[in-house]
Amino acid sequence: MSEKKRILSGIQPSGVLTIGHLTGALTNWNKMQKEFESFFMIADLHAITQKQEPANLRSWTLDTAAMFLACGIDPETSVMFTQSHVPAHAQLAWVMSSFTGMGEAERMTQFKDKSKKKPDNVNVGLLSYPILMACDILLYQADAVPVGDDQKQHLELTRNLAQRFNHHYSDTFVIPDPYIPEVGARIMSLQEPTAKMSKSDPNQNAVIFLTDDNDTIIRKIKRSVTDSGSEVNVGEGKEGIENLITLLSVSTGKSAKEIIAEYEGEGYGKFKSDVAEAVAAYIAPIREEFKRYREDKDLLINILKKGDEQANKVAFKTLSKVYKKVGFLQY
Ligand code: AQP
Repeated sequence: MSEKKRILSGIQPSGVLTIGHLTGALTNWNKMQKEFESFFMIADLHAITQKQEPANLRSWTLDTAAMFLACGIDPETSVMFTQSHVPAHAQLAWVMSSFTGMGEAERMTQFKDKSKKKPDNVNVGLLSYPILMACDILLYQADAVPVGDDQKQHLELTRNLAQRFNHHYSDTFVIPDPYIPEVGARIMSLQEPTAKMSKSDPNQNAVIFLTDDNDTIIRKIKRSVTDSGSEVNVGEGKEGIENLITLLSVSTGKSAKEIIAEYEGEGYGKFKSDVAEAVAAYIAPIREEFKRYREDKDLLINILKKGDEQANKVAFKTLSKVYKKVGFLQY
């Protein structure tokens, strides 16, 4: 057994991945896989809590796999798998939903936000999403989970459920700790800079997809919403400029402080042009790698099959323990 601590993280194939996924997840995964025994999941079960066209979902699943590889995930070092190919996720979720209070599930901020955002599709899956997420983590006995701010409450639920189960029966699950990566820039919408950049945003101009060509990236950034001022700085009402500073920082490695000093007295025109060029140059090699992997469907399927198999082994072991403890007849 590996001496390394284990982590699990995932991304939903609910669209083409954005520069936010690169800065907020994939860049960190790439670093973490050297230090941790890593499980990286394409979370297709989670993705169907929003309505999905089947053909899109299939295609985005392969896109996500290709993007993991293009961003440096090494399938020889890490386990890269598709959630729906590991039945234990849904099976454990059923068991753990019987250990979750209704109020506990309804309290989740993301459930409340998503219900408000899409009132015509408040499905039970949306409510039980955090329970499934808890099971994703617990099945692999993960020691740590890289989480952004918006997922902290879900990790707390995961810990509570694991402790409750362990206490009721006997030690079964590792209690996972949050892992806050050193850097993990949160990228905001280019059109509504107080909201997170999201792959399923209907306004394509708000999002930099990792598949966008250079001209598209440059156009989107030049047209991004800023403010009526002229100072390249952060502060109230300057969320658009702050987002562009973040984008320039992640693309060049310069700190926000350096950028603010560099653009003192410059105005927005040159600043936006420089951000646009820098982001285009940053994304270009990833896009090219993505294309190369995406054209080779057999390679992608083989990598996923191998990952599914490795994930199934670990997940089934945990599920079997759980089934035994709850009293399902063993034969
Ligand atoms: N804009 C972002 N900035 C920084 N990190 C981000 N992540 C996503 N968007 C940004 C990080 O990606 C991981 C999860 O991605 P996901 O696709 O499974 O879920 P999500 O956060 O709901 O992403 P989207 O794009 O907003 O999906 P849709 O539109 O389908 O709801 C997490 O590590 C997250 O921090």
